[in-house]
Amino acid sequence: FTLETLLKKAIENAEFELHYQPQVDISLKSVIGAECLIRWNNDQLGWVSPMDFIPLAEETGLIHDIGDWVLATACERLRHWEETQAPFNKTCSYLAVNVSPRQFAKKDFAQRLRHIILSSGLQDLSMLELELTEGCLMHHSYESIKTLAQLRNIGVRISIDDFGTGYSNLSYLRNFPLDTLKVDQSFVRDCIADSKSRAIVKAIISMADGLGLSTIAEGVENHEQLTFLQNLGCRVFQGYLFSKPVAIDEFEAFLNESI
Ligand code: G
Ligand code: G
Ligand code: MN
Ligand code: NA
Repeated sequence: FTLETLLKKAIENAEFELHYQPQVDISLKSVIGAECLIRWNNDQLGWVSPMDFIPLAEETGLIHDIGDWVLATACERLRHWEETQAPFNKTCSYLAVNVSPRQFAKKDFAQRLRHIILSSGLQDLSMLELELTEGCLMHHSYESIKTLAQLRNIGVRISIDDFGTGYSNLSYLRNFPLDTLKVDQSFVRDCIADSKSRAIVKAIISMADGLGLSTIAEGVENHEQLTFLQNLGCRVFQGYLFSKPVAIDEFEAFLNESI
């Protein structure tokens, strides 16, 4: 079997799982949401990293079905929270899902999303956040502007993932309605040792502030980084310092612990 044949069967064989990485608001000392990250467990291959199969899924077009599965799974979980008044720490109010540029560029992306949300029964659509990359918004085409407007109409939140590492120019920040910039983890990793990374992080946070966008710092691994970023005005953090991505039970248990 090639990787592609195995990947094709992974959805019907229920081989995918979502893991959840908490996003922590440091002033509330509380988890306010989580990023969903896909995991693939195959009988023959064992655990396969998304770094190894997402690019293949993009090349082969399987990303559309896989992406729908991820969105549906996140919406079902949110609907469950809505129904049961969970999660139990009161501040946790959204899940963020990664959307690949191939998915975003498909003409019926917003339509598919609408359908998935309707099927899930989810009512409060601001509980769902889409993480787009700069690659999604690179071309400023009529189609991408239209898709973004449709997403806005649906009412989901939109963040830009890996901000500062893409190929786009910045003018989309003026034209597109967004909520959050996620400072790429490479800048966070180097912000203590490298003055240039420090300068970039400062610029991103101050620009987001001026644009009325919130920031999330990703890949925070130690208190030095946390303190530095906090002093720049960043409030929301994601990284191994708090938790790695974990299975749903572990995530919901984490919500009840204090930070
Ligand atoms: O957890 P990490 O190894 O989880 O993820 C590796 C890469 O795979 C990251 O760039 C991440 O954005 C990407 N990734 C993880 N889950 C998904 C997903 O559901 N969809 C897409 N398109 N990318 C994902
Ligand atoms: O591209 P994206 O930002 O979606 O990818 C998130 C990736 O970063 C996932 O692979 C996730 O497991 C990983 N990650 C999350 N927190 C940390 C961290 O603190 N340090 C490192 N090195 N990786 C992290
Ligand atoms: Mn992401
Ligand atoms: Na990122």
